[in-house]
This record gives sequence, C-alpha cells and structure tokens, in this order.
Amino acid sequence: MSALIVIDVQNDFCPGGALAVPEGDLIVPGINALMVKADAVVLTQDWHPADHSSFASQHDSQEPYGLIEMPYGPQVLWPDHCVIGSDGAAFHRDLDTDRAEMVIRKGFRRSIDSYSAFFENDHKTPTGLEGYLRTRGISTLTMVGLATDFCVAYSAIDAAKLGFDVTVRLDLCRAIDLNGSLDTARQDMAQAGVTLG
Ligand code: VGL
Ligand code: ZN
Repeated sequence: MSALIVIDVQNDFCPGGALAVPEGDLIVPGINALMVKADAVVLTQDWHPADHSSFASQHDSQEPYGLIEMPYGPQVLWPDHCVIGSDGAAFHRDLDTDRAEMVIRKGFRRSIDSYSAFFENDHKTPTGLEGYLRTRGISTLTMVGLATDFCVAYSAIDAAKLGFDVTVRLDLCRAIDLNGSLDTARQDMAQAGVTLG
C-alpha cells in the first residue's frame, strides 16, 4: 500500500501569505491530479499557537530568517505564520482536501517547532504519523508540497530513516531557498535514500 503525503499546502506558504513560497500555489492542480490515483491521501498542516517560539516576534532583537539556539538545537526564526485557526493556516482553497483520509497537525507546542511530519525538531518526539501509516499497512510514500527545503525534506528524510520507500516529486514542491538550503536539502534527501522524482 502506498500513500500520497501532501505537506503544508496552506495559504501562508502561498503567494500573498505570511511566509510565502514563490509559486507555492502552482503545484495545487498537479497535487489534486495525483490524489485521484493514490491508495491513501494524508495532509499535513503547520499549526502554531500565536506565541510560538519559532516566530521572530517572540524574541528580543531578532529578525525573521535569523538563526537561534534552542534547547533542541539550531532553529530558524520565521515571520508569524500558520497561527491556529487563522485563514493563513487554512489549506489553499483549490486543494482537494475532501480526498484526505488523515490530516496531521504539527508545531502546536509553543516550545518546539516541527518541520517533519514524523518527529518534532528534537528529532525524538513522534507526531503519531508513523503508527498511522504502519497500522494501515502503508510502506511506500510519495511526498509533495511546501516547502521543499524545510518541511518536505525533513519529512522525507525521517520517513526514509524509518524504513519507508520514499519518493519526493520535486516538480510538485516549491522551496524557500534560504542560504542554499535547497541544494543542501536535495543532497541530504538523496543521501538518506529518498528518490527524487
Ligand atoms: C515550514 C518554515 C516554518 C514548511 C513550516 O512548511 O516548510 N517552513 N514552518
Ligand atoms: Zn511553521
């Protein structure tokens, strides 16, 4: 059994959003078309309290896109985005969310971010998605969505480490590309055994 994992196709990551990814909206039609062929569809949703510690606004004299040290390791600071219940946190209106059998939210604890759909940024705290997929007998994953170099890459690498057979469809992803992060993410995914399609 295989699943299509659609990462964070939310308004704040699309043009006009708080953390807009260039062309983030252009991937929606292609993702909808893939959903029709998938055995199972899972959506992830970035879902932060308004005072989330990944927001630059929560730290004195810090700007968005800076880097700070958190107890669990380095953390990029972001503009406020995907605040729980906000329009920015909603899925892109054209995404065919009715096809999803599972929606998993992440980043809802103030003190820790969660790029990956499998583990929070301490690389230890599980989100529960691994158990969901395994108990459904799903071992093959196709990943698409936003952003290639953060939530897609972290999710794909964790999935490969957990033993899933993972393909990332780069044509159905778009990147933030901060200081070369897209190149690094591509290399790290390939190194982890992720197929880049
Ligand atoms: C993401 C930065 C902050 C992502 C989420 O979905 O890639 N990036 N939160
Ligand atoms: Zn976030």
